[in-house]
Amino acid sequence: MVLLSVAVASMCYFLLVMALPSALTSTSYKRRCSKIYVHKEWRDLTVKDRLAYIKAVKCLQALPSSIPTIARSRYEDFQATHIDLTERIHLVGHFLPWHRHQINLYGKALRKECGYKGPIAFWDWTRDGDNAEGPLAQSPIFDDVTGFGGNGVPGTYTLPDDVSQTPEPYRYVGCVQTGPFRDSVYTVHLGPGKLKTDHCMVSATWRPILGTENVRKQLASRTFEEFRLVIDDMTNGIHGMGHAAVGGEMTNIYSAGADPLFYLHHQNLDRMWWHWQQKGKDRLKEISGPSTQNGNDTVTLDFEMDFPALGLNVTVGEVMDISKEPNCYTFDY
Ligand SMILES: *[C@@H]1O[C@H](CO)[C@@H](O)[C@H](O)[C@H]1NC(C)=O
Ligand SMILES: *[C@@H]1O[C@H](CO)[C@@H](O)[C@H](O)[C@H]1NC(C)=O
Ligand SMILES: [Cu+2]
Repeated sequence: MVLLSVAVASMCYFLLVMALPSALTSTSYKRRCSKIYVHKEWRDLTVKDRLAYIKAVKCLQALPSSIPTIARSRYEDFQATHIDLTERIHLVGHFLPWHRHQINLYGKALRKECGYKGPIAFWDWTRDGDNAEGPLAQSPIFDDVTGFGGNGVPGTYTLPDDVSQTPEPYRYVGCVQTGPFRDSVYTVHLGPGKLKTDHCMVSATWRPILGTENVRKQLASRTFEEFRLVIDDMTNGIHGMGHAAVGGEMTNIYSAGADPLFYLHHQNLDRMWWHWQQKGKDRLKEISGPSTQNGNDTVTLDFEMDFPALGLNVTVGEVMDISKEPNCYTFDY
């Protein structure tokens, strides 16, 4: 696995160095946006846009990887980069900034490489959490045609022999057997964890305990440090809960990107950070937390984040304001 990581890193840097003129550094990003994209909740997209979004994800899954020795598709470039950097981008101060930029690059790929013209989608699971009507499985996000497909079917997935990468085996209930990413049409090549195995999209839909009230409390955090720690709490935090609600590989801190819902959940998390950021006048500059897991130093706005196989380095400061380059988006609500 160490070898894999080293190979990913060196391959990516090689490709980036080859592909980009050296004068192009992150500072060349313009500050002003020529266009602001409005991200919308999945069920607020027109049916036509929902189908087009799914088609664009499938297009990314069919496009060649830029790191073919590691990943099998352009889609997997995003998952591979996340797997490779996992220990550097979680439980650190730049967790939210890093994921903000990664999912933004993913959205740009859907648009630029796969021709998607509709809004980038987020999944506001409070709309399911507040709904006492039915189980999460009835959420439009899990629709078999206009969503990401149903539950994992028990007994259809066998965990790899090396269980070191699946610390919570009971979450890997089974393969998704319906919808656009069902077992027979979608094969994942990376994961679970740092393993490289060919497998189905493993899921287990849970009823989440995430309602508006829960989110409201977490958004009431007074400092970024408080917000960062509360959202990332694996059992009660709005980050971990969204992963746990889906179950399966979505709960794997390394390989969760196997599931296209990863990007809709993280868009929502980013949206909540944005809501938090707008509630105080200095919050667009407020960042804290260690730059390495358990480290003693604090991340600053100048901290440089890397995105091997996906794009140029950007600083934390550059992604703070979503209305400026290289972000250029806002949320419908
Ligand atoms: C961080 O601080 C602790 C306690 O002061 C110390 O034991 C540790 O060596 C420090 N770690 C680093 C990486 O400097
Ligand atoms: C990009 O950021 C990484 C991680 O901070 C750093 O190691 C690397 O040197 C940076 N690359 C460039 C080209 O600045
Ligand atoms: Cu992550």
